[in-house]
Amino acid sequence: MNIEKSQLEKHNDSLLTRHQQKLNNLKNEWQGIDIEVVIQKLVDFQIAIPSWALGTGGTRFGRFAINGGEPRTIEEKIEDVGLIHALNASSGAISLHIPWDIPQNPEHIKSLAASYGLKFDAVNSNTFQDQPGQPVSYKFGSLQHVDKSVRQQAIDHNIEVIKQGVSLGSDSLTVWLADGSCFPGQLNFRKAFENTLGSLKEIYSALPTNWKMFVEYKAYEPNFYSTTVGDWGQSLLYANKLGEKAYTLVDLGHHLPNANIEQIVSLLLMEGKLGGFHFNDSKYGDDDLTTGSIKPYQLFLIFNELVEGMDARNMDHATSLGWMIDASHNVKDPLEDLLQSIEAIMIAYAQALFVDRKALTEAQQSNDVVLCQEILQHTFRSDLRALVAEARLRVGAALAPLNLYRSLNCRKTLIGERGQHTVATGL
Ligand code: PSV
Ligand code: MN
Repeated sequence: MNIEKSQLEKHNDSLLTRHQQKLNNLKNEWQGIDIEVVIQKLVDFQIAIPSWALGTGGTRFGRFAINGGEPRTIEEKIEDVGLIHALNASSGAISLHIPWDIPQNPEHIKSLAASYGLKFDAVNSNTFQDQPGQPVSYKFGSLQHVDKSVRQQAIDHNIEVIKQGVSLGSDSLTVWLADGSCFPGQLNFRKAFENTLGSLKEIYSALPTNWKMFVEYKAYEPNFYSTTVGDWGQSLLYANKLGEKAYTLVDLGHHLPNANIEQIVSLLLMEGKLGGFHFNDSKYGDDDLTTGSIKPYQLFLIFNELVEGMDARNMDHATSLGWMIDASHNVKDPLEDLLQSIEAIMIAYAQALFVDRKALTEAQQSNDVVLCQEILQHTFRSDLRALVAEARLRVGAALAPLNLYRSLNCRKTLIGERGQHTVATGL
């Protein structure tokens, strides 16, 4: 379904007076800040939507495709991201997972995406599931496997994914491996690392010059004793050994409980090795919940380090890193969930841009611990939603995307177009 310009305008007109009041209050309160600069940064900041988050997610206990109208094809997935992007103007890219998505006709797919203002973000390989008819199994790993023929199959798949990405205009490959072990003694850790590195080297050498490779780490699941790319240290080891096109990718749900993710982010940026980001939220493990739904202060602290670290290296906030959501679950309309995640990300980013860096540095230098906390929490506790809404308004998107999605009955329309019992590919 498409949203008409007139529907957006009608919606925005109905909210405009109240919005302007809030924005003026904000401008009065924050006179020392160049609001226009912040708004432009918010306009520029785009977060890619993963193709596998557009259908209802499942757990290992089941999947309840309650919403209906799920996208059945890549075309329909692109349509859904186009819908989100029309509402919030912050979701200008889609990330494909191959072979959950198989772009048969890249030119057609590319021009369809372009018609919605979308680009192709990182392409993702999948060597964590066996595909029908594949010669050898990934039961005991893929790039780490003791058998060269299994490693070769996984290498070939990754190279094929790069080729698909090239045809779509993507410029990065995300490699996430389920490789690891479930029981002590099952693996020789060093050999598993060396095999994985050797395989990654072959994939790396197939990268086009302008491409990046993101090595995503995860502490556990589906392996529960060891994971061969288990934490940021291991990912960084691979990235450093591979070369300048290889980076670490941080997925917020992939740490052991209470990990200090903001510190990890800061040090990876310092090393010039932070490449990409998967946003989600969690209470316990890789829960893949809506970004900002559980730990919004942590999200803000992460953005605080991202902004500080990127500025220290003169990096462009919008383009230097790959920003993506990686969440999917059972109980919400996936499109509403994605709108909520994007809103939370934009708010945290705006708050980080508002931090008084000079005052914070001075307070840090004089060990004024109380003041450091006050400075951070002053912006975290400030309501900057009107600013995020203003950024959307400036580029013709909706002041309140979720409200408009609901008032236009978007899900009902999608069910009408696609049917009640459609199921998207993915987990
Ligand atoms: C693994 O848990 C992961 O975070 C990787 O990014 C995968 O590509 C994705 O989830 C699959 O859902
Ligand atoms: Mn991920």
